[in-house]
Amino acid sequence: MKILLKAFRNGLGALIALISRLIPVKKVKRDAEAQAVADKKAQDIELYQFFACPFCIITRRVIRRLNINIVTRNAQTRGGMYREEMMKETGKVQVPCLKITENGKVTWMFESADIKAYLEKEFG
Ligand SMILES: N[C@@H](CCC(=O)N[C@@H](CS)C(=O)NCC(=O)O)C(=O)O
Repeated sequence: MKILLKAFRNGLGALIALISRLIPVKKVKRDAEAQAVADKKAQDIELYQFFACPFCIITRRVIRRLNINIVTRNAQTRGGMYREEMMKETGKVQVPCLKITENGKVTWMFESADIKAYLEKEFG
């Protein structure tokens, strides 16, 4: 029963993720120079996530709207390197989570509301 519920939840999440991808967002517009600066800054950020997690879907929409490329890392697969890394470095697996590397210093940021606020401050 538990396994069925989990499959249903994942299936529904995946469907919502796909629908969300199809719904356009109004992207932030920048001139080429500002876009290059944003692109460079975004290279320091990775999004640890599950494809079908609703909080991750919302976070990916924020990223699309802000018109930046942030690499996504699959933290769902058990035994996968990103899940293991997150567990080792933060003591838990919770997504979405940003890994921000600035001048060699790594910061892990949890909570979709905090992530949204941070991204909007940096790229809005
Ligand atoms: N309040 C958190 C909730 C995040 C959350 O519940 N994430 C779930 C996935 S939807 C999670 O990380 N679960 C851990 C797991 O399934 O191992 C947020 O807004 O980011």
